[in-house]
Amino acid sequence: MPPPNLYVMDISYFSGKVESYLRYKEIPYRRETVTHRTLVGYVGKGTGVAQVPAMELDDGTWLRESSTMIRWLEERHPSPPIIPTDPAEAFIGALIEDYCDEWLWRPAMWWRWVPETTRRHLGRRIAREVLHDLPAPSELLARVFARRQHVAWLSGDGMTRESSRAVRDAYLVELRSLEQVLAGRPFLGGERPSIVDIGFMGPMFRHFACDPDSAIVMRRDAPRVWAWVARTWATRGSELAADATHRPTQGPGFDEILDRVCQIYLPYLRANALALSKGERRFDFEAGPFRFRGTRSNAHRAWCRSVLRDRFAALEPEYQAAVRTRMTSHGGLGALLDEDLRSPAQSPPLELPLAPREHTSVREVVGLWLGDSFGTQRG
Ligand SMILES: N[C@@H](CCC(=O)N[C@@H](CS)C(=O)NCC(=O)O)C(=O)O
Repeated sequence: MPPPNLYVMDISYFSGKVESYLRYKEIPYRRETVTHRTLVGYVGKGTGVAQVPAMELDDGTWLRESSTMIRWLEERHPSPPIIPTDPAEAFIGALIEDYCDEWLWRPAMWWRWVPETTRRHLGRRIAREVLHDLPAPSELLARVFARRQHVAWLSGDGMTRESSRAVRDAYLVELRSLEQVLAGRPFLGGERPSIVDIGFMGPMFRHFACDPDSAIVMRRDAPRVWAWVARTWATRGSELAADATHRPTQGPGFDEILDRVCQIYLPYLRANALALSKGERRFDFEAGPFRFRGTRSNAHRAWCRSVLRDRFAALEPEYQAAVRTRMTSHGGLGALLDEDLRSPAQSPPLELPLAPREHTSVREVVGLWLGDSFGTQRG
């Protein structure tokens, strides 16, 4: 059977995450880099969302959305597992993965689109690698794209002049925690990568380790993280000793990460779901050093909260109790578990694989792409 096609962009957060997973698992794939035309006209038509990564299977069905895609692949390629066998650890891993996907996205956007050297470099790369089939000069495309990202994911995601520093520093704080964890183990998951490594590869690989300004900081302040990014990218599951195990997400470094998950990220997810359920397009949010004004309510992130709630509900009572006990000293799971807040406005449930969408019109896909451009529809 021919390997599946994986549609990616070389500069993409979530493409780097899924590729790290596939390489470690030694799951063959054919790497297809998208241009604007294939993103909207082919991937968008196939999946209903103009986003990468997306995987086209040989029967014409599709996988999308990195977390859901990884769970689907993990069921079919269980060895070596990246999900810890202890159900409480598996839940905490999913929680950290979600934090990496949705919360660290903000500082990743800051470090890509605020410092001038990186902004110009990435704008040019995107114009050259992805947007070159649009009929406009590449310098203009680079500038327009940089502006679009700023409006969609920084100012549109609540960042003001006053809170810009806190968003910038979220990267530095994360590096300190990861340096601590990596002082005692080769992978964040222990002696072998877990879903926590794969989750952190999203922001850390194609953004922080590769974007010029953030890479300088990583090399200078967090050499263990720098080495871990390369190690995780290079390691194949079959190379590790059979007795290399996962270790709990506990101890210095993880304690601070879980504090941020419970005290900042979960309250943000709650505020977002609440705003969406009340039909509010924007909301204000404050936690820790962050003061966000006019944050756009985000349908995908409300869906993320529901997925986490469902995962928790699916745990046996003894593992629910174990997770609650572990999280108490970090601030607890109250913001996740207190109220359901599910609403018709959030992204709909996602069942993989997706049947080919022969009837998706290009017009519909362009609409989705425009929605994504303004930060409302990211799925
Ligand atoms: N939740 C999705 C997010 C995918 C996503 O946001 N992909 C970005 C690249 S990292 C994208 O395709 N953006 C399209 C665009 O900017 O037009 C996942 O986990 O796969």
